Amino acid sequence: MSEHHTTVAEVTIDTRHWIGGQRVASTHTFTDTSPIDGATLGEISRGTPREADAAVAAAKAAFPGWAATPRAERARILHAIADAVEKHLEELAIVETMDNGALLRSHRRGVMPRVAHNFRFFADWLLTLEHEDFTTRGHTNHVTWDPAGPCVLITPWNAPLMLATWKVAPALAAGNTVVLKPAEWSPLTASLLADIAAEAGLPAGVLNVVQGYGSEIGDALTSHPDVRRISFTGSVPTARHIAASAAANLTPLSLELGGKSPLLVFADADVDLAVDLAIEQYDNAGQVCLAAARLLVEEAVVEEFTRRFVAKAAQLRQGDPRDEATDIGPNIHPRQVEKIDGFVQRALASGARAVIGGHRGEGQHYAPTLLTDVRQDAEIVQEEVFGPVLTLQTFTTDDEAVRLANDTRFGLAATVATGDLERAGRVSAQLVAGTVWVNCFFVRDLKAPFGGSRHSGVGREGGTWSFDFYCDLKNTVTAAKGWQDH
Ligand code: TXE
Repeated sequence: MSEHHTTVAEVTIDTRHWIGGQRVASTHTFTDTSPIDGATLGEISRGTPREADAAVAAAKAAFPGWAATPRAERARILHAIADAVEKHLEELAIVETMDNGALLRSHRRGVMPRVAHNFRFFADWLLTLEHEDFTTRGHTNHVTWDPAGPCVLITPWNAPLMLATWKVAPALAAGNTVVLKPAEWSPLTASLLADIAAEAGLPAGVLNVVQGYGSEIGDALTSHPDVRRISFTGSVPTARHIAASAAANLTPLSLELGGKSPLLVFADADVDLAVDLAIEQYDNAGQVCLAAARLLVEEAVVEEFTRRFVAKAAQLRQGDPRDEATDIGPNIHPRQVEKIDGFVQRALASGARAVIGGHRGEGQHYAPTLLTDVRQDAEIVQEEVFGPVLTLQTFTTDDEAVRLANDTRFGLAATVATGDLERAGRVSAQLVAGTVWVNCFFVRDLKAPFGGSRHSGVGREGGTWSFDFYCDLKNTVTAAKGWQDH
């Protein structure tokens, strides 16, 4: 570690902000630790409103040039960023694992290739956006997707580079400039992204990265009058705060928040598939916004489902996320483990029964947990735990399943396991959710709209919907001769 650099798994990382194509240090730093063993990974620049203002100013200064860059050239640079992500894939994968504790094998084979895909997808989609033209009583209407301006993108720690780039890529493709603020528990890959983008030829100031605590740097970004869009993924309380702060300038917001999604298992489902879908919810140690943390199982199959679920869960290996054989890594931070255990212990104290787990594991691990005998209005059923903790409830009719599924303040996703596709269609139509999966989970095409209803979010991103958000649509109407006659 030198004053402004750290080395993690042999990768040297600059720990300062990236503003206007320059590395900029703050006076103070914060310590970034690894969830694997609590070791210090680096001292990271701890941003203040001064650096937030400087980053927005840099984004504002770079905006006219980037907005005027022909689409084909913007797309070429985004593909070059994707190439550079692929070139540095191994470094990104290991640094992310060290920083947030998610499995190295997932980062290598799933997540980082998708990071590259985020850039490729939005580069290609940009080139398909049509400028619509039509005629009204002889006048031409010319509808264009104009870049909006500097965008502030605030991202969480559960999938740091993945979630950052599914905002950065469409924002840049649309011709906007960006200030990215990654989460303070996982700041490292955002810093690497700045280097990668520069290496790929992205002009200075088009992408800026500021580090620090949301409570210290957030308001300066979200209440800034020069910011034209804010996209945030994170918790509901922070979203409320950001919405209030953005209200000063009526800055448009996209909010992707948490969930308490259900998995509905009907008696006619393939039980092995249903069990696999349920076990999948422990992925990333349960720190997934889409996780179906509520298992709703039809009474007639609950015994068989539970037996097979317990057998399968017993095979899960908790351990070092760098190890290929590990299925569940540590949770992100001691405070998150504390929070998870608080939810579980309160549930147990109020009558829930742990079918499996119900306690901490070693270090920052939490034992995969399934709680039953829970009431629908219990905290453990209603609130997002963001850990490897599932609840099990039963139902006897389709109506009851739908009622339980919809009875939280969230509406991010839902999964339905059934052998009857007619039932799947009927039930899906009644579910309040941005995404419904039938006999599958986590399949996501970037073309599709993504987001949540109710407290799970505001707005949709993905495909055209991303450009709807990141662009100012403009209609230019050109008068025909003699327009007064019409
Ligand atoms: O989130 P925060 P936390 C849920 C999950 C988790 C809980 C708390 O239940 O247990 O939220 O996590 C930045 N202005 N999810 O406290 O605070 C912050 O720096 C501007 C669900 O880590 O929402 C970070 O970059 N920004 C979820 C980002 O917001 C502010 C993912 C997210 O942090 C800010 C994460 C402020 N005033 C947590 N305060 C999902 N939907 O996937 C904080 N931030």
